[in-house]
Amino acid sequence: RHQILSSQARSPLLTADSTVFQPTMAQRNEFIARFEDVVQPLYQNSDPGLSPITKRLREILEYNTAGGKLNRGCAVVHTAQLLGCNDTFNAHVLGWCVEILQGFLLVADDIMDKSELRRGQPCWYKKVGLTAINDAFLLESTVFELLKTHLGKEKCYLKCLELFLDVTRKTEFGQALDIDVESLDFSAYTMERYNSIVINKTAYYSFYLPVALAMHLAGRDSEKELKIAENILIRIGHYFQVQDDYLDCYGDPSVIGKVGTDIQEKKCSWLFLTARNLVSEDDEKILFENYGKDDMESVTKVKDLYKKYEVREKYLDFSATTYASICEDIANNKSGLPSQIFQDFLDKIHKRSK
Ligand code: GPP
Ligand code: MG
Ligand code: MG
Ligand code: MG
Repeated sequence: RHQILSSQARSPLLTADSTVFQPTMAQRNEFIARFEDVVQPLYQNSDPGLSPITKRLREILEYNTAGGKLNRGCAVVHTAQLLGCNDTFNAHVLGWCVEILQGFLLVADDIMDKSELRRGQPCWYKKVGLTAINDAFLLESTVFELLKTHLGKEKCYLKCLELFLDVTRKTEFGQALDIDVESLDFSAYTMERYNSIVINKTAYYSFYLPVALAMHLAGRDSEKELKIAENILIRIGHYFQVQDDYLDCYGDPSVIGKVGTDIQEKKCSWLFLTARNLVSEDDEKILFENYGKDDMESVTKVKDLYKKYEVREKYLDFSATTYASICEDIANNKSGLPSQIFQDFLDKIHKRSK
């Protein structure tokens, strides 16, 4: 496992436009090295009747936490360090809790999105069928089990617990909006709806959660500082999901490790909204007729319209403007929190190709 993760984790450095910076590699290797110590207590089950499932839990955990970028988990550790926190082990526990939460969400998301591939390997439900639904629940409850086992007696325990519960609920609400497509006509697809979807389904758990956990662990968690962090991180998370929508159509599956389904699944995607705002009346008809159909001919027609209306170029403009604007927000941050927390997170995702 260690070897697989290490070699995959190295690959971002090979992409020409990646801005991944050096110290992250050391942090990432250390993060991976702590996995066993963090999850070990899960396998010491006192009820022998449950031992077959305890064994299986290891497989579920390993399959669904491997091969990812580990940005979220490493961000907990990195932020805790920047805030002067000495509790390195619990920073790693919280980091792995975020990665396991992500595993839970991805197992469930791939079922709902009818995806084939995740992190370069078949989606978990493609391997085990509908058992994957219960496995997703097991991953979710594992987060709370680890939290109690390792941090149950810590001062920050209740705050971390409430944060995980609150952020998970937000993610589920965002996902509910994201998958509610069948009954909708395209007039319901607005930028306001898009913003609600992506802030809830992605930004909170991917960006606010890791930093807020580190702030709680470090005891640097005044209401005011949390709010300032939330505002900046939600902006970064929104930008990240626009990138995800772009990669769904234009990413290289051998690099992103997944195959896009947004067009077939009729997703309220940034690319669709951008195209819809530009097309002529005739082309709007073609777009509406073909968007949300699960056949390659329809998908190609939609992609041809994206090309005709230069949606890729619009994304590149959006990306440059958004990056500059978030950098300005970060530079103006008056929270007393080191700006590096936010800048490092932003630079890790800017111009990403995976
Ligand atoms: C990413 O959306 C959002 C999630 C993974 C949250 C899922 C939430 C649940 C409550 C299950 P996406 O479908 O665009 O991600 P990807 O492109 O990686 O499939
Ligand atoms: Mg989805
Ligand atoms: Mg998906
Ligand atoms: Mg996506």
